[in-house]
Amino acid sequence: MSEISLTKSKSKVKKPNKFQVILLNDDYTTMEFVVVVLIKFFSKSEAAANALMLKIHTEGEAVCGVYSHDVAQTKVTQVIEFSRKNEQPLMCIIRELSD
Ligand code: TYC
Repeated sequence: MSEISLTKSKSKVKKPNKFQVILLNDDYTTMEFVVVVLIKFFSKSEAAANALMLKIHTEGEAVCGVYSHDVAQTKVTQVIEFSRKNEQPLMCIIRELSD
Protein backbone atom coordinates (compact mmCIF):
# COMPACT_ATOMS: atom_id res chain seq x y z
CA MET A 1 0.00 0.00 0.00
CA SER A 2 1.40 3.40 -0.87
CA GLU A 3 1.98 5.98 1.86
CA ILE A 4 0.50 9.41 1.74
CA SER A 5 2.92 12.07 2.85
CA LEU A 6 1.36 14.61 5.20
CA THR A 7 4.20 17.08 4.93
CA LYS A 8 3.90 19.54 2.10
CA SER A 9 6.54 18.81 -0.52
CA LYS A 10 8.55 21.75 -1.80
CA SER A 11 7.23 22.84 -5.16
CA LYS A 12 9.86 23.19 -7.84
CA VAL A 13 7.59 25.50 -9.79
CA LYS A 14 8.72 29.08 -9.16
CA LYS A 15 6.10 31.74 -8.52
CA PRO A 16 6.66 34.59 -10.98
CA ASN A 17 8.08 37.65 -9.25
CA LYS A 18 6.02 40.82 -9.16
CA PHE A 19 7.29 44.31 -9.87
CA GLN A 20 5.88 47.65 -8.74
CA VAL A 21 5.91 50.49 -11.24
CA ILE A 22 6.49 53.73 -9.33
CA LEU A 23 6.19 57.35 -10.47
CA LEU A 24 8.52 59.86 -8.80
CA ASN A 25 7.76 63.47 -7.97
CA ASP A 26 9.74 66.35 -9.48
CA ASP A 27 9.37 70.12 -9.58
CA TYR A 28 8.76 70.55 -13.32
CA THR A 29 6.34 67.95 -14.69
CA THR A 30 2.86 69.44 -14.76
CA MET A 31 0.13 67.93 -12.63
CA GLU A 32 -2.11 67.69 -15.70
CA PHE A 33 0.52 65.65 -17.55
CA VAL A 34 0.88 63.14 -14.68
CA VAL A 35 -2.90 62.67 -14.63
CA VAL A 36 -2.83 61.96 -18.39
CA VAL A 37 -0.03 59.38 -17.87
CA LEU A 38 -1.95 57.62 -15.08
CA ILE A 39 -5.08 57.38 -17.23
CA LYS A 40 -3.25 56.39 -20.44
CA PHE A 41 -0.71 53.86 -19.13
CA PHE A 42 -2.19 52.68 -15.83
CA SER A 43 -5.91 52.66 -16.72
CA LYS A 44 -6.88 54.91 -13.81
CA SER A 45 -10.17 56.80 -13.74
CA GLU A 46 -9.81 60.59 -13.72
CA ALA A 47 -10.64 60.71 -9.99
CA ALA A 48 -8.16 57.93 -9.12
CA ALA A 49 -5.49 59.55 -11.31
CA ASN A 50 -5.95 62.92 -9.59
CA ALA A 51 -5.73 61.35 -6.12
CA LEU A 52 -2.62 59.33 -7.05
CA MET A 53 -0.92 62.34 -8.65
CA LEU A 54 -1.47 64.34 -5.43
CA LYS A 55 -0.06 61.45 -3.37
CA ILE A 56 3.11 61.45 -5.49
CA HIS A 57 3.29 65.25 -5.27
CA THR A 58 3.09 65.24 -1.45
CA GLU A 59 4.86 61.97 -0.56
CA GLY A 60 7.51 61.88 -3.30
CA GLU A 61 6.41 58.67 -5.01
CA ALA A 62 3.57 56.17 -5.34
CA VAL A 63 2.98 52.70 -6.74
CA CYS A 64 0.91 52.98 -9.93
CA GLY A 65 0.62 49.26 -10.67
CA VAL A 66 2.09 45.79 -10.04
CA TYR A 67 3.05 43.58 -13.01
CA SER A 68 5.29 40.83 -14.30
CA HIS A 69 8.84 42.01 -15.08
CA ASP A 70 8.15 42.25 -18.83
CA VAL A 71 5.01 44.33 -18.47
CA ALA A 72 6.57 46.56 -15.78
CA GLN A 73 9.62 47.24 -17.98
CA THR A 74 7.39 48.08 -20.95
CA LYS A 75 5.35 50.56 -18.83
CA VAL A 76 8.56 52.31 -17.69
CA THR A 77 9.85 52.58 -21.29
CA GLN A 78 6.49 53.86 -22.59
CA VAL A 79 6.05 56.43 -19.79
CA ILE A 80 9.58 57.81 -20.15
CA GLU A 81 9.35 57.95 -23.96
CA PHE A 82 5.94 59.69 -23.83
CA SER A 83 7.25 62.14 -21.21
CA ARG A 84 10.37 63.10 -23.19
CA LYS A 85 8.33 63.54 -26.39
CA ASN A 86 6.18 65.98 -24.42
CA GLU A 87 9.23 67.70 -22.88
CA GLN A 88 8.43 66.55 -19.35
CA PRO A 89 11.13 65.21 -16.98
CA LEU A 90 8.80 62.70 -15.26
CA MET A 91 10.62 59.62 -13.92
CA CYS A 92 9.27 56.12 -13.58
CA ILE A 93 11.05 53.19 -11.89
CA ILE A 94 10.59 49.49 -11.12
CA ARG A 95 10.84 47.97 -7.66
CA GLU A 96 10.75 44.21 -7.10
CA LEU A 97 8.22 43.01 -4.55
CA SER A 98 9.66 40.68 -1.91
CA ASP A 99 7.46 37.65 -1.23
N1 TYC B 1 5.37 68.28 -8.33
C1 TYC B 1 4.80 68.58 -9.64
C2 TYC B 1 4.34 70.01 -9.67
O1 TYC B 1 4.18 70.65 -8.65
C3 TYC B 1 3.65 67.64 -9.98
C4 TYC B 1 4.07 66.20 -10.11
C5 TYC B 1 3.27 65.21 -9.54
C6 TYC B 1 5.21 65.84 -10.79
C7 TYC B 1 3.62 63.87 -9.67
C8 TYC B 1 5.60 64.49 -10.93
O2 TYC B 1 5.12 62.19 -10.54
C9 TYC B 1 4.79 63.52 -10.37
N2 TYC B 1 4.12 70.53 -10.87
